[in-house]
Amino acid sequence: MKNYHTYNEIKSQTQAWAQALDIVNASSLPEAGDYDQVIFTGCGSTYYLSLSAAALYQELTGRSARAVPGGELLLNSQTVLTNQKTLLVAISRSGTTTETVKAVEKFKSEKRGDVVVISNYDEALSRMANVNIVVDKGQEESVAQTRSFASMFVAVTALCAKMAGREDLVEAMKRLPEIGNLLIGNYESYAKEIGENLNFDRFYFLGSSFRYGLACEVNLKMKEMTLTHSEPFHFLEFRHGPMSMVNQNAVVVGMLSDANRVHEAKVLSEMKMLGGTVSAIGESEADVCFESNIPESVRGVLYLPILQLMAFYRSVKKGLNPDRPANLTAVVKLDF
Ligand code: F1P
Repeated sequence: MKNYHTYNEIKSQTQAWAQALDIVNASSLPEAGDYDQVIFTGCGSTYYLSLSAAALYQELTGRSARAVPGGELLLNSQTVLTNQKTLLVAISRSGTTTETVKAVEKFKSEKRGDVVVISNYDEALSRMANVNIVVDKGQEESVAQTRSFASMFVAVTALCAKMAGREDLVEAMKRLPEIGNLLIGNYESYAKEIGENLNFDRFYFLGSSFRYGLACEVNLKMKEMTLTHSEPFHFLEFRHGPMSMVNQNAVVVGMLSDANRVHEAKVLSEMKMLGGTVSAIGESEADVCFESNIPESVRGVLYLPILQLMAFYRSVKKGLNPDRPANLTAVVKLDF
């Protein structure tokens, strides 16, 4: 497996988590109270990261936050921006994706507010930043984001905690790399077992609150690396139609919270009754247990490694190349 960049990038990602935390801790961040709203933006994986970030920012600061794709902020900014003082957090692995770069250029030319950039490369996007956060240990060869995404997610989680004045949460995050390494060591074989079972032909990823953006991301990994039908849903939404797809060839991954576990676990038990294979991930009493004792709001990155490995092992079992997903390039460049 070590022949694949993707495998090495997934297995080494906790080093990038640690760097992300150090860099954010050393950064002087904007004051949450200076802005009427915060917009998070990115494309593909980094839009999904923005979805998580907006939910987490609002939960921790109590202030309004929203996520939009870079292309929407660029082409339909009238549906996103108002005359309120806005902080724009632009997230991009490459720092060169056309929609994201052009959207930030437009935001700044219209003097809409300040810009924080979170990236793995110090490129065009970073040159427009009022606050520039670059996690270079998150850089990777593979097209599908794994280590990069996780490093930027740790950075944005720490940013939200710090802007909320929650130094206690930032302190608790220091144990994430150690817990992440234990998790990978304890559950890689589990990820391999499910990933290599080609009787499964459809995957559903259920996550609520800031976990919905993470569900969208791991869903994209499954699509990009394995060309399998898969979809993300908020937990309770799955009953409202999509569960019609559940049968003995389906895997339903539940990214369990502590706060709403009772409701979420009930959805999973119903899917098991329909013949689906359930894979529950959470702090305890699950198929994959973090056992972290890290506060729920800042341990979200722990959902990623095992699900990234599940997609990786399925890709290799199907005879595909996880490093080079079909039809994709590492960065989308457009003529605008
Ligand atoms: C964004 C992106 C990824 C996608 C693929 C191509 O790149 O669209 O989200 O999964 O890897 O690039 P970036 O702006 O985060 O560099």
